[in-house]
This record gives sequence, structure tokens and C-alpha cells, in this order.
Amino acid sequence: MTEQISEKYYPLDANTIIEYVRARPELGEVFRTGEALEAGEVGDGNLNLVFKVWAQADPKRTVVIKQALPYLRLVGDSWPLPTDRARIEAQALEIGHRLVPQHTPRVYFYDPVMYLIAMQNLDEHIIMRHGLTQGIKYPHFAEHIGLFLAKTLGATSDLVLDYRTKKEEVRRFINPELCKITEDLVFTEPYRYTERNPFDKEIEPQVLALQANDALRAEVALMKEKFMTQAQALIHGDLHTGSIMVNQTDTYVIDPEFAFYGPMGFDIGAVIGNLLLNYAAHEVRTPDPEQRADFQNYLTRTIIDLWNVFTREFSTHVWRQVDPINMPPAYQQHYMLRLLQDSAGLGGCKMMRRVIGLAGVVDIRGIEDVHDRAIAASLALNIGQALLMRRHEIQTIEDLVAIATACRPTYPWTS
Ligand code: SR1
Ligand code: MG
Repeated sequence: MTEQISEKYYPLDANTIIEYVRARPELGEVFRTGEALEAGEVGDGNLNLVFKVWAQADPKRTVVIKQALPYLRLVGDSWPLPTDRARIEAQALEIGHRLVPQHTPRVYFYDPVMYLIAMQNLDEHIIMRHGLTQGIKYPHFAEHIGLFLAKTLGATSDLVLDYRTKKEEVRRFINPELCKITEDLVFTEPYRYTERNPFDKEIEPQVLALQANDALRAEVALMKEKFMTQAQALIHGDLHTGSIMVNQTDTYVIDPEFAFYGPMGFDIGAVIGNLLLNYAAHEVRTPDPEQRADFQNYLTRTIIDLWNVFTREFSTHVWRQVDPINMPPAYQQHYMLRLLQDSAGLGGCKMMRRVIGLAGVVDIRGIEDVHDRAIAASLALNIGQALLMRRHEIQTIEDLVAIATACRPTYPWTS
């Protein structure tokens, strides 16, 4: 990868960002000329610097500044990363904001020299993964994310865009290096020995069995091929519950820096797979059986509801608009069934990578007791594996949920 970085680029810090912000006329609607500003670095992700800058006199007036580093923050400068991902993220956010403004933060501006995005602060929301891990339910999430998925995926696909715009959009969102991260971390490394797989020793027998399973690796290879070759729609590309901010009334999707033209099932499967990772975590995080069943039912109900909302909204915003001669009902049904099965397979892969590979999820890796952690990890692996291997059996979203809920942890080993 060779990327020419702008000569004027420098990584900001909590001091320099204040000068930077003062000089940006686009923030005139938020900050008054010369008023005292404060800032802090709040990024806890794997890739970027994220700052909040606020008016000292009124912290409600806060702006988020996300700046791309030319390397992976999680690992350091031994892993270079293109700063162009900030442009991709800004442009994907703009599309999201046009299609679903109620679920996409507003971008104030994108700076192509500093590779940064200034955007709306979401201070009344939390990262969904953290809320779910604490056992908080979000009653409107299924409705919101189902609509978000239907509108963003439908409106950027060949089903809606004209032939030329679609190809131009594919070109605009070419994102090879971030796709390569996914190709490696989701579809390759979990299935071979590498020191970058930091799974616990306790689940090693299950991981080794999975890695030795030729049939499973063949299905993973098919999913990888789909990810690499099916330019179906502009996908978020990393739509896990850490990329979603929620409260009891709202849902916002953030962080589309992995966006590119890929298979819709990668986004839908990411949401479903991450809800099921949380389901597996509550196997041990919620010891009371009634409370556990209640929360796990909430999670599976959410999966069913979000799919039903997705299909309803896809009918309204896509199928009702298409030419029924070219795309008759049988084709439409086949398309939706393929999406459901893709979501199961791709979501299953995303579950397994979060257990075995680099960049785990706090739902599971944050469980303190090593045996409890192994139970949750083992269950997540079994669900991921079953969704991938049995996806062709799935005809309805209830079938998908039934496959997941039939799984049990293999750990502790009985023989
Ligand atoms: C090396 S970056 C690790 C992961 O963080 C992002 O959220 C993506 O999921 C990526 O795979
Ligand atoms: Mg991210």
C-alpha cells in the first residue's frame, strides 16, 4: 500500500485541536468567535483519534472530531492504513444522512488535508454493545435498524440506482485496504494458526477442531468470495453493536469507514451476529435463569423484528418501485431468501472471528472469570458455526433463530 499523505497533515492532540476548531468557519453555528473551548480525546476504537470539543460556558455545544491516523491505532505504525478511509466515512455518512437522517449523525465538514470529519455529538446516547452487556433493552432498536438497513442498502443497489450511477458509486467507494483487514481478520486468520489470534487456552480444543474442519473452511471460503466479489450495495462494512449508538428513543449508526460496495448480508449479518454474541455472553453474565431467559428472548425477538421491519421497508422503498416485468415476484422472493441465508452465513463468520481472532468484543472478552468466559465463547462459536453450516436450511427468520437457540456451549469438556 502506498499513499501520499498531505504535507500539511499532522495528528491533532487535545491542545492543538482547539486552535484547529477555532479556525473552521463551518463550526460558526456551534461556537462563538473567541469563546473558551475545551477538548478531550475520547477514542476507544481500533483505528482513529476521536476528540470532543465543547464550549466551556455550555458543554451542550459539543462537536466530535474524528481524525484518521496513517496507521492502525490498535497496533501502531507497524500497520500502515490509508487516511482515505476518512473521506469514505464522510461520504458514506452523507449518504446515510440523506436517506435516514434520524439514524445518521450530521457531518459539519470533511477536511481532506487533515483527514478528519467534524460531526454531530451524540451525548445522550451510549454504544449499544455496552448497554446490551449491562442488560439494557432498547425497545425501538429493531424498528430503527430495520429501516436503516432497508433504506441504505436498497437505495444504493442496482435495484434502485441507474446503471451508470451505480458503477460510479462503486468506484467512489473502492476501499481496498480496509476490505483487506476484513478479508484477513474475518475470513482468513481465525481458521489458521497465527499469533494474532488471542483466544483463551480454555477453548483451544474447540478452535483447533474448527480450524481442522475442511467442510467449514470451504463454507468460510464461499463467504469470503461473496464479500470480495458481490458489489450488491453500499454497505457499512463494520456494522457491529460498537458502531451503533442508542438510548431508549433513538438509534444512530456511526463509523462507516469500512464502507464499500459489498453484499448486503454482511451488514444485516453483522447486526444479527453481534446480538447473538451478546446472547452468548448473557449465558454467564446473567446467572439468574429467569432474567437470563428474559434478556436472551429480548435479543432473539429483536432479531426477528428487525428482519421483519427490514423486509417490510424493503418492499416499500425498493420492490414497489421496480419494474415487475424485469423483477417479478418470484425473483423478489428469491432475492430476500438469499439475503436471509447470506446474513446467516456472513453473520456466523463475524461471530467466530470475534471469539478467535484479533479485535474481540467486550461482551465476551470482558467476562472476568476465565471459565465463564470460555462458556460464553464456546456458545458463540457453536452458534456462529451452525449459522454458517446450516444457512441453506433457513427459509424464515424464525428458522435462523431456532438454529441459534438450539446451540449449547461445548465447554466445559465432558470427555
Ligand atoms: C485491526 S482493526 C480490527 C477491527 O476493528 C474494526 O472495528 C473492524 O471490525 C476490524 O476488523
Ligand atoms: Mg469502527
